Formats: sequence, structure tokens, C-alpha cells
Amino acid sequence: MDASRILADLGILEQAGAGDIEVRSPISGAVIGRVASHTAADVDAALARAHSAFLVWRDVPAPRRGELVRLLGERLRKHKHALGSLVSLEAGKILQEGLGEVQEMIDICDFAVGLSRQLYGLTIASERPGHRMAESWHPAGVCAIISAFNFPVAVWSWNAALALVCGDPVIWKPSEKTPLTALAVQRLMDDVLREFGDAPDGLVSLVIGDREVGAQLVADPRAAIVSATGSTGMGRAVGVAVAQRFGRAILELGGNNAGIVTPSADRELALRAILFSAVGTAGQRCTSLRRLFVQESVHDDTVSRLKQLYGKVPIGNPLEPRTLMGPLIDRQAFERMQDALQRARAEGGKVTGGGRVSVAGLAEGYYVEPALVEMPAQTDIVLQETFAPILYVMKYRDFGEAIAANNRASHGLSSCVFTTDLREAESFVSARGSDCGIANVNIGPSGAEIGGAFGGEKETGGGRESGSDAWKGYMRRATNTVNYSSALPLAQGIDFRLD
Ligand code: UN1
Repeated sequence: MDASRILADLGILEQAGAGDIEVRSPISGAVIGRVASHTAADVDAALARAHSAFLVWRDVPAPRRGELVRLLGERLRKHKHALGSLVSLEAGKILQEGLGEVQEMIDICDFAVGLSRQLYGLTIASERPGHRMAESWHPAGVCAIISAFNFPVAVWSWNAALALVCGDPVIWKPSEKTPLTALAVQRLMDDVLREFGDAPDGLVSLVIGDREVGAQLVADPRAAIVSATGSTGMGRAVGVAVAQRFGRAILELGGNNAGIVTPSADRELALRAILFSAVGTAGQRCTSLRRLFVQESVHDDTVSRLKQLYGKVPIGNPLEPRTLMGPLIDRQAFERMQDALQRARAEGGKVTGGGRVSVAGLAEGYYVEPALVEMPAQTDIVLQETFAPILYVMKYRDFGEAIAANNRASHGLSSCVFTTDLREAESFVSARGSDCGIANVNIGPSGAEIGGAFGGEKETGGGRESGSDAWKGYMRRATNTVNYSSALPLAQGIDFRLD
């Protein structure tokens, strides 16, 4: 696939031709573009423009704001193949997943358009006669979006589609590893803004750069909301900085997601689900399956079947239709994976796979075999999130023990159980079950639909994005008490008057 052709199709060939950031495709290591980073003055100007845009956009009726997002969804439909291909080229995921990522953008646009007519508040019973209480939801302000390399465009859309219908301008700082897909989306958005007609200048913008650009957005009180996706270390710094100025942070950080295979599980279904969630995206989703607890009576059989499947995974160029596993993002990711496997061995693990794979003509890409690691227990390395295709497998005896093991991780993003036993399924999703933001039955932990709220607990950061009522994170709530009587009764029956 020709990178320049795709960049030209998406209208950014020229823009991606010069600049200080060199963009390499993880597929081959080849330079596929160069982009210019923004200065502190540029970021400041983007914030100022976004803030002015807010003062206009907040008064635009929400269904009209929805029209902008509808046009974006239409545009994405037209460019799905080109943008999905660029996602593959820049992030290294297989084309099916690149296209799936753009589909996720289209889905959230559809969702947000409907939402633009459903930003409902409550009516509340007042304790006072002649009074009405209600809740109104208003735009909150500029939303800064900091996204990661592994979902270079979908995460922006979860935030942007909701923020825009909620009345909030957006400023996007993408990962330094994936600025081209961001440029492409911003270009599509610029066309959409023109088509829309009367959107205020600065409503949707992009700032490119390293962590300093992110830090500037995070520190600025004009960014009323900061939605950040990435590592727990990054989230801890962002969370503290935003809290310091009493801004609002939506954090979507790592996950050390587990699955439980019970004796009653539909084994074929479970094996397929495990393979997709542990090996898909080369283990580089925040929702990837990393820990597997298998009941001892089915453990050996499950492990040997998994090993067979692992041995058959087609690894290679993610743009070839047969490939199921593309490269890791870069050398650092490869080294981290190898370090983790080393530590797993030292902690008593038996490692199958995990080595580098050479792919003809793509010598600079970091291709690896997915690793299956049989561990005697949840040692330190198992409890650490390594962003790579490593699946630690452990035995359990009682179901309660498996739930406790699931909940031992410091992250709390996603989790799943494979069972046909109603008691096990229901206890897993109950209050004393999985402590994660996502708890699934008979599907893997990854590949969530946009209709549900997405995010997790503990070191995952607590934020929720995407479906359900996640929109409330992008608006401010006002409680209104209206007295339509001619008396002034006070709440709590307080008597306060001059004689
Ligand atoms: C991420 O890896 O940051 O549920 C997001 C999933 C995708 C999103 C992953 N819909 O796996």
C-alpha cells in the first residue's frame, strides 16, 4: 500500500511532507511523513480561539450542534477505507481493525446525533409549595483531548462527538507516534466545518507536539475538561495537575484485564474469544486480555489447545488480508515485552513464544510471536501491565478465588468470565464480583461497543467515555429552584423574618 497515495486521498499529502517530527510506519520502519510540531504560542492561540468559540457554540441549539456531528459521520463513511488504511500504516494494526476503528467513529457520531436531542434533565419534587425544582445541563467549556497511539482516531471521536453536541469546543493533542491520522481527521473535520457553514472559528483544532504541549493544555484553566488516554503514570500527572486548578479530568488509563475459564464454559467459544482479545492488535489495546484464570479440572486441556492456536496465528504485514497479528509499535515496546518475559521466567513462569519474528522485506518492523506464559501464581510481573501480546495463565480451584484473583490487579478496566453456569455468571457481574468498569460474560474483555460507558476503576482512572450517560462528563449541571408563588417559604421550615 502506497503511503503517499493514502495521504493524497485524505488531502494531507502536502501537510505531511515537512516538519520536525518524522513519522515511521511500524510495519516497515520506513518514514511515511513529516509533521510540524506546534509552539507554546500556537497552543496558547488555539486555547484562546477555542474559548471564544465556546462563547458562541454554547448558544447554538443542541440539535443544530448535532447536525455538525451528523456531517462528520457522513464524511467518515466516505473516507472509511482511506482512513482505516492510514490507521493500519501508522499504528500497525491489521486492516480489519483499522477499518473497525473508523467504524467506531461513525457509530459514536450516530449516537451523538441522537443524543443532541436527548440531553435530558430531571424535574424534582420541591418541599415548598409554589416551587419547581429542576436540573439543567449546560455546556462546560473547552475540552482538551489527549490520545494514545493504539486507538489513534477512535478515542478522539468518542470525546469530540459528545463534546461538540454538548456545546464544548475541542482541542486535540494526539500521540507523537500517530500524528498523520490526526492530521487526516482534522482535515476531514475542516471540510465538515465549511460545509456546516456558521461554526465559530477555533471550534475543533489540533495541536501537535510532545509532552510539553500536553502539559500546557492540562495546566490551562481555559481547558475546562481534560480527557486523557494513556499510561497510569501519565494519568497520575494529568489528574493532579487538573485537580490543582479544580478542572475536570476524564481519565482512561491502562488495564490489566483478566478472564476466567470455568469447567462449564463453552470451550470453543472461549478459545476464540481469548485469542482475539490476547493476540488482536498485538496485545496493544488497553482492553487486551493479559491474565487468564483456568479452573484446574480444565486447565491442562485449555492450555494445550491455546498453544496450538497460538502456533497458528499468521504474523506479518498487517495490510495483508490473512494476517491476524501485525507489529508492535516500536523497538521500545519490543524491549519492554522481552524484559517482562525475562522477569516472568525468573518468577517461575514457563514461556511459550514471545520471540522476534522476521518478516521478509520488513526487517525494521518489530514482529513477535504472541507469548503464553504458564505462571505458578500472580507474581509481581503478572500484576504489572505490559503493553504487549503476553498472556499469563494460572490455575484456580474455587470460583470465589478466581474473582479475588481478577480483582487483585491495581487497574480496573475490563474483565470476563466464560461459563454456562447462571450462578457464576451472575456473581461475576454482581456487587461482589468483578471490580472493573467492564465485566463481560462469554465474550472477551476487548472490543466494546460504543453504546455502553467505557472506562474503569482504580488505576484505570475512573473516567467514562462514549455511550450511556457519559455525556454528563462534558456538561455542567445547574439545579434550578423556581418560586412561582407570592410567598417565600424557606427550605427546612426555617423561620427568618423581621418582627
Ligand atoms: C483502547 O485500547 O484505548 O473496547 C480503547 C475496545 C475498543 C477500545 C479500546 N473499543 O477494545
